[in-house]
Amino acid sequence: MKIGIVCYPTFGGSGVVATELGMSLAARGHEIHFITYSQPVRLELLHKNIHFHEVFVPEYPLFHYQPYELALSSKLVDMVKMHGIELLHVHYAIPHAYAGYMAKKMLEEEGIKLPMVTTLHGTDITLVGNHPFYKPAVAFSINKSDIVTSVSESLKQDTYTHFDIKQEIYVVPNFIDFSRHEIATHAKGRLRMADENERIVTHISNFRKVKRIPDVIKVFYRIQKKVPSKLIMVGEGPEKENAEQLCEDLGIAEKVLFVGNSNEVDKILGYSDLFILPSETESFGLAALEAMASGTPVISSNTGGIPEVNEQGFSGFLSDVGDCDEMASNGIHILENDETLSRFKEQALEQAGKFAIEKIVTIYENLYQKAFDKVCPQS
Ligand code: GMT
Repeated sequence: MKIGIVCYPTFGGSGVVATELGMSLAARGHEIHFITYSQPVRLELLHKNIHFHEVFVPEYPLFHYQPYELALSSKLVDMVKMHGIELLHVHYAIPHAYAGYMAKKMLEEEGIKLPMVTTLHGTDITLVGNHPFYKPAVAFSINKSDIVTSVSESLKQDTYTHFDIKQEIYVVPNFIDFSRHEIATHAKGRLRMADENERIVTHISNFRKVKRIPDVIKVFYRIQKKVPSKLIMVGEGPEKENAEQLCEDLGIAEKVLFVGNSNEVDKILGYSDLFILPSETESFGLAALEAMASGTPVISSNTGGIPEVNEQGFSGFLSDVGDCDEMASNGIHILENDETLSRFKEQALEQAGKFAIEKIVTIYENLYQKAFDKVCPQS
């Protein structure tokens, strides 16, 4: 099938999921067209079935806000006509489902039918999309999609709670492509990050408020008092500066490494002994799954879709949002003893195995067929 994928090209989970899915579909023989404003960060373009089309928004002084949705929907129309794209898969409702629907209607005028699958990722529903300024447009574009998927059962329920949705929502969890996921454990690289006797604790996110970055630091502060360790903070975002200050204030600045956005996430996770994800809300928690896929146990909050990913007492532990004491004592329990740590590492890897990409891509392929049959029943 010729599939157009629309996503955010940045380090966020929705873009990563869309990119990895596209690459896997291409490996299965589908022709994949990524349509977005810059090349997705994890996209490996060197494949005959992978194409990237940049959406360019010309700056025009009359516009206070440059109209990305307009440029995207026009680009979608052009690309569908030029490449014979048969189906659109949009990741993140705002504004992708909205622009996708406009493209669909424009193409309809020319006798071209374009099925559209929309995947909801979380913040498009629970945070941004729920704002009264966006809500009617988000509900409209979800209801107008031919197939709607969400990345967890929890997000599906949130969507029904927050919006008036008449559509069936299919839960298709996020996944790990183990063939691409490098498990790096060699001691040499590890020693560049920490001393031999130290454990490595990691956090990866976009450092927004919802990630509760101060909790990461507070949990680590308690852990390092009991277990010699270093904290590696991966990512960039608005809370980073405060986090650096908090480390100074707590006197642990030399034990915390802020490494910014990284293309070596697999390596960092491979060296890690513990991953901390204390988020306020999280539809899935892809970063936690990626950690587990590297054999890194997870200390997380028990919010949203995280309990569908991190299994209590097996791949790690879950606590109420903000319960830094419990998170720290669970972390210490895992890290204190070599045997416990290696048991949790094995279990984390085993848990991640439940999310292997192969099964999930097949689910998406079946849903594409369903959308196609719905929109083009006679072909
Ligand atoms: O977490 C973020 O702030 C980024 C956001 C995104 O759209 O990339 O992540 C959301 O989608 C990810 C991929 O499906 C999920 O793993 C994250 O849990 C979800 N974030 C939230 O719900 C806060």
